[in-house]
Amino acid sequence: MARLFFALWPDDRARDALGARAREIAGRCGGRPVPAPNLHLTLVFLGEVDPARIGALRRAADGVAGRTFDLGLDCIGGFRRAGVAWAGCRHPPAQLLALQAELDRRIREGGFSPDERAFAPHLTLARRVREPVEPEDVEPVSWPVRAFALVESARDAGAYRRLGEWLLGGGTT
Ligand code: 2AM
Repeated sequence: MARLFFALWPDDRARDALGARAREIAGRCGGRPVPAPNLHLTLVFLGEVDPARIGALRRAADGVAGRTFDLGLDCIGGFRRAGVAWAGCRHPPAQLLALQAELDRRIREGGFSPDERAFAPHLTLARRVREPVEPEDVEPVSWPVRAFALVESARDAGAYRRLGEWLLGGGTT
């Protein structure tokens, strides 16, 4: 089985800024910073999928008609029970919500059963955080979202493997 999810990856500049923020918050709250190359914002989490079904998952993603948009992460917060600190947006852009909803819908139509929980857009900065992370507005870190990716989480290696990437329309990629 493959542990799969769809996500957005920050561009190089945003990744560096978020990496610095991850180290800062982990130091402050007693957690482990997510390594900068692993920083991402999950759109749809599938969990364990039979590799034979990855083709059907790709076809579901092929039909998504999103537009490029700027995503600015302008606040931090935490999920206390999960022990994570994250970067989020006070007002998630409509394009982000539309992209997530369409991807989720097509995946379900393809016969998959992704995570049922309501979409709470966040980019995890640190895990195993010991101190509660108070919600706070911060200097925004933004990047132009031009694509979304299908990713396999290789648990043993603690790394992610990108299986595919889909460009959004309307951009200059
Ligand atoms: P997290 O950062 O809040 O842990 C890979 O695990 C990605 O999928 C992470 O971004 C993780 O979010 C997200 N995810 C969403 N639902 C999940 C679940 N039920 N179990 C594990 N990861 C989940």
